[in-house]
Amino acid sequence: MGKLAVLSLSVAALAVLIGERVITLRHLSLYYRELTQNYLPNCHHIEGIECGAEDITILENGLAFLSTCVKHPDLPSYSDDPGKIYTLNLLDSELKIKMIVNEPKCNSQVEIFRFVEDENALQYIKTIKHELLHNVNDIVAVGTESFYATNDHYFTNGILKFVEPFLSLPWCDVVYYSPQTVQVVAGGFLLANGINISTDKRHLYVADLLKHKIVVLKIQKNTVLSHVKEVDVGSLCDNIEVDRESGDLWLGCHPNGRNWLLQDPNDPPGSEVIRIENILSEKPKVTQVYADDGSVIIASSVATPYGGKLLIGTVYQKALICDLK
Ligand SMILES: [Ca+2]
Ligand SMILES: [Ca+2]
Repeated sequence: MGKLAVLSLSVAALAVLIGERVITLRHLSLYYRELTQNYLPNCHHIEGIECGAEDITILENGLAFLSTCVKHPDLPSYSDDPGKIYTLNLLDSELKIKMIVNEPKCNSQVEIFRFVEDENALQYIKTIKHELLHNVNDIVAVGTESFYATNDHYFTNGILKFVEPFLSLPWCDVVYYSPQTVQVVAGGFLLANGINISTDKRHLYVADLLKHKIVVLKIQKNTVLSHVKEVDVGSLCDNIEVDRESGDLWLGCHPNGRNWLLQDPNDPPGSEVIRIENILSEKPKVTQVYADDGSVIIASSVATPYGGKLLIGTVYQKALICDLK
């Protein structure tokens, strides 16, 4: 075959590959999804949160912890403030945030703090780094120094990090860490994002963002997990919070990847909250609780209920509190 023919065939093959990838990626990113607004009553922004509350968790006594101002080169920045952790007492009608930690480090490492409740302060204990914790997105603690973590990429190199989702390589994993054992305990995720644990501590839930699914894993021993099922959520879900009374899952999701990729201020990423009831039953109930096109709140990443209210946090913008119907 002449050189020109080889070259033409190569170019044609590359064009087919790129075309196929573009179609697949549009499907994975929910590129064409249109969102219908679905609001909750009495929503208002939480005063003082201007650069996101990417993750939120609430203690049994109504004290919410908000991790704010995530810094990432690919994200728009609404503030030059460093990352901070705040508390918010949901039982106090004033709903005033209080800062407890300034500038947690943002490399792929896990920092352990002790919460000193009387002083509303976090006391730094230690930093954990490990080669298996290379792209940590989220963790769920199972002991004072042990946790499960998701890695949202396999590669750490910038170009390869882009190639990985482009080729839909399902190489993301879940790592178990304890001072004695560090091990990959589950794999095969396209983009492992939020992770949490069931109220009886027997199951792990992992959000595979690009598969639009919540993966349920059974904990046999700390380092042995078995795959139970996958539940379709139809959205790009980020953090998972578990209602400690009902065991329901609450998901902060990105409804449409196109808006996320384009970051057009006139057509910003929207927000969506999804609830899963009876996830372990044969017919889990998946309900959209809240949806907004970005005019109220941009890029929701977490939602967590408490006492008839719902707190919604975002990657880099504001946080919202609403009444649940
Ligand atoms: Ca996340
Ligand atoms: Ca989380």
